[in-house]
Amino acid sequence: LDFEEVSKQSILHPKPAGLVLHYGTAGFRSNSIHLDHIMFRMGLLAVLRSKKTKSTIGIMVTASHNPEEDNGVKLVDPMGEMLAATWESYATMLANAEQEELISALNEIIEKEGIDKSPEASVFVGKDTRSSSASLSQAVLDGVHALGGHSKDYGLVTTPQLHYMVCCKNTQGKYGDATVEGYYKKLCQAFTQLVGNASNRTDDQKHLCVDGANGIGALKLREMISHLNKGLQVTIFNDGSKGKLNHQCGADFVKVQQKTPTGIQVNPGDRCCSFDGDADRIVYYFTDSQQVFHLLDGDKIATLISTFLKELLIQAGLNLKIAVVQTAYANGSSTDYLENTMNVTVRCTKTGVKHLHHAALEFDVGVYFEANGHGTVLFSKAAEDKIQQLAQDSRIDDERKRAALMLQSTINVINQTVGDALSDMLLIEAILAIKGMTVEQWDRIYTDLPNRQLKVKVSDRRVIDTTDAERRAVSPAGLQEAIDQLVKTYRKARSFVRPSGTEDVVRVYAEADTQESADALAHEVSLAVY
Ligand code: NG1
Ligand code: ZN
Repeated sequence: LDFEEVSKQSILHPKPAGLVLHYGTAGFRSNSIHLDHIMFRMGLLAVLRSKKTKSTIGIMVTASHNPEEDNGVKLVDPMGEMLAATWESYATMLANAEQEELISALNEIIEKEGIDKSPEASVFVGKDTRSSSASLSQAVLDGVHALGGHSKDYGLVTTPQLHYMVCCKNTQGKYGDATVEGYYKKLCQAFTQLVGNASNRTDDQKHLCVDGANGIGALKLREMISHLNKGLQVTIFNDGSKGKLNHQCGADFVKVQQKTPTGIQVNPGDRCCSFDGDADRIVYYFTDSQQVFHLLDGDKIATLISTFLKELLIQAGLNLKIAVVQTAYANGSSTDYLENTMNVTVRCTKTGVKHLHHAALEFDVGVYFEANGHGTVLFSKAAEDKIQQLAQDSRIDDERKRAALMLQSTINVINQTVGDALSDMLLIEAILAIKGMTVEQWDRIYTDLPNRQLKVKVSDRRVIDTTDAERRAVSPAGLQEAIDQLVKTYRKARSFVRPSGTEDVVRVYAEADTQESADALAHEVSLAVY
């Protein structure tokens, strides 16, 4: 390892003295002007991680749903999963080392991890459409090369596409081809097979309005559509040609504001969905004939997908354990429906995809979704093998065969590495088509409890500590008691607070029997946070 080269190069990517940033829920995120040195150093770290795992590592330059001025970076581990937690603290240490401490910080990681310096390092890099992404991803590449690593620059890709590439590469192509083309082929072929099970779809049923958040998702959706042979008819709004990334649009805006994004012209009943800025989240919605907005968020998506999978498993006669993983933000009605009507196991984890992903791995079929629309389905190796075997079994009857083949296509349409707006969209569209279900019918599966999310700015959000999957505050003293008292004064109410891992705010969530009550409770709880 050529530390002299690293020292020389790092001067070109200087760290503003005194600046401290943390590897949070989704990597580093901040105004893009603070990130050049972070990018260079994450390039260095990825080389070490690659040597340690003897695998290809991914680096994605994006700040997802944050404003265009922000940017961020996250590392992708060998199977396409989020960076291992122990390495998050190395990332933070390396990011915050002053210029003259950089080499000793690298040495510390090498020693602690017992890294063998000889294996070749390989790093895949991707970026979103932010104006700062081009130079920041160049800084990543500079870091990779300074430490002698090999790189492959995928350029503009969605976050889930980069995760997919890393997984394909490290499984020697078993998961698919590590190319954008390979990604489209795999997903689109599976989609086409799935909708082959839907009878007589009309053009109306094939039509979907997509809000691309003025980001990478719009670009990649357009590419993907050409592989679908008109199996889906998409009108793309907010495709980046006019508006600003995530501004008054995108999945986060629609979920939090509970309204239609700007820049989209739709008629009552039209099926719509929104991606976020790096296309790893999706939410659906429609406006009814009374002009009332209806949101189908991650919870409704998880319900639709798990219902579909449970029915297929029964039809296939497969005894596999299915579970749904949620966070504290899941609407109470969804949890109630899943547990008491559908009788599936429900788990609640802390916020952040890595926690949900981890919990979902414990089941044969683990469906995980954050309420904000980030989620996917994980199939255990044993479950995949059983489904594969059954799909090839010539002795079973037609109904079982059909179910097994549909499960097989479902596995292929899903991006199991991480939540993926494009992949989730194809799966949802296929399920609605197969079930002959309208968006209104899907919405009526259960009725959301009215809810409200607020942000509170405090001087130090880290004084709030939580337990029980973030549903209860253990500090500061008295806060939880105050929340409990407030909740008691409303019907069907629930509320909790937690420090955000991506913004300098405390998040407040409340739900209750009416919107007025949910709003009032959220407001009262936010006053208790000050
Ligand atoms: P924070 O800022 O920690 O609440 C937000 C989302 C997470 C996750 C991350 C990463 C909410 C309430 N929180 O985290 O679910 O998606 O961003 O993007 O939506
Ligand atoms: Zn995102």
